[in-house]
Amino acid sequence: MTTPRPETLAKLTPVLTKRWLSPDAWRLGTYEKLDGYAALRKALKAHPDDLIQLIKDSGLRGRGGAGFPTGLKWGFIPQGDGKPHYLVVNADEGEPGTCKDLPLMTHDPHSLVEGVIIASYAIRASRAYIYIRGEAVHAARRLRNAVNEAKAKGYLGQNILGSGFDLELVVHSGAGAYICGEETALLDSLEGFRGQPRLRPPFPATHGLYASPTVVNNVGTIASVPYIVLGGADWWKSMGTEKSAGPMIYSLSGRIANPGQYECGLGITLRELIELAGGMQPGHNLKFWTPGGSSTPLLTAEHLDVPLDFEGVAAAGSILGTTATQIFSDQDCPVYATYRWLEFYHHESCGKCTPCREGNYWMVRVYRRILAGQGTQADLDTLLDTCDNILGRSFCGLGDGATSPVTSSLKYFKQDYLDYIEGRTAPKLSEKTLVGA
Ligand code: L3W
Ligand code: SF4
Repeated sequence: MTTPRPETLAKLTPVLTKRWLSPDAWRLGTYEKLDGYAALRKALKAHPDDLIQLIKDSGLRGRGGAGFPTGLKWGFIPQGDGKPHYLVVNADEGEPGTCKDLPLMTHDPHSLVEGVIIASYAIRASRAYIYIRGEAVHAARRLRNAVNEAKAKGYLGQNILGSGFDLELVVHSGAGAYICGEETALLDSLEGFRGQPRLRPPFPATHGLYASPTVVNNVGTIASVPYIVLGGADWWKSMGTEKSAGPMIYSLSGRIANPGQYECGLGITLRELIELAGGMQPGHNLKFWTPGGSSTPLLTAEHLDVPLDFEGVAAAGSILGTTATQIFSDQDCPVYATYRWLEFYHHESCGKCTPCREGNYWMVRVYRRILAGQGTQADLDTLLDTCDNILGRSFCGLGDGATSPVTSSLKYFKQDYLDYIEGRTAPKLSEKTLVGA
């Protein structure tokens, strides 16, 4: 394990993660001692429109993968329309490799609760939901406890802190379907239907939960709000880059010495993140990695100095996504890794549209053939052709995302595929896998 240099260590900017290591950080008493609910007191004295303007000025962009400007989204909510407004927090973190929202909700649930109250006040919502992934039982317990503590202290419920603002907050556990992290499938699920994406437009901002104006934001987005209210837009913009402002929680996994969450200004590079994480595991050299989960095209050792912000990663031909950097070495096989991701997409495809439902099914069969030593060169064309028919033709982002590891691994590691096809690499799967595939 290597020790990071002081100049690299200085790139750590603990903002959302700053309380995580405090004893009992998840309890209200600890949270209050560490500035907790000070932002709420300040926000309730401001006009809701001024809060929306503050978030616009801060340049905060969605932390769930798309990077959509948060203040702009809040500003889409029609005012004076007589309809109820809703805030829904997307806590259905399920993108392979992504692990930033669950630790946040486990270690510091009140920061999310406080962000929900401030955001709801800004968009004039009197009911909010946190839709949390079903498997995250421990995080859901912590959140429910935080909601109860906040209610008992007058931060939630009727006439919050004497401001006249009312808010009810419900923590809703999903049933473990990846597709329910897609915002419209999430809303269907919350309404009690089977979670499948809806056609957009109309967007949730005008036709969301129960067909009413709804803001759907990621956990990290909403948990950022109290810090911006307290620190101001300029302070927030002093971290990150001009177009990708603020700190970001990068979750590092794979062949590195110290996997975990590292919060740094947007624009840090993978080279620096690996240094912060103590270097690669002994005997491993970087071969490929995902900048933001498996739905984002793979990058390679050539991309160690790409700035990990929305623009930098896009310029390198990938997507920043959820900043889940999964790190693979020369001892890992990109063909096998892609196959495992595809099995995931195949399993999680909701089946609503043909390109994704059928395309992923067929691609899994082709990968099994290749990995069982029975592939042909024509299979590689079949894979690319199938991706062509999924990308841009699927009903939601799951289909598009599934093509990312396929096309990028073929772009950078075609030789690894040919090594299976031409018999230089021993089969990884037995022929039995092909039966009924
Ligand atoms: C009103 C308009 N609202 C866009 C809103 C829209 C949404 C947000 C971003 O997918 C990506 C996906 C995954 N009027 C609007 C408007 N909006 N135009 O802005 O929309 P969009 O379509 O750009 O993205 P999305 O549907 O939010 C998110 C990628 O992130 N991803 C994430 C995977 C998984 C997780 C997880 O496990 N939690 O996030 C990884 O790369 O593939 O491309 O709110 O309504 N004119
Ligand atoms: Fe369902 Fe896949 Fe189509 Fe999305 S792309 S609607 S997950 S079948």
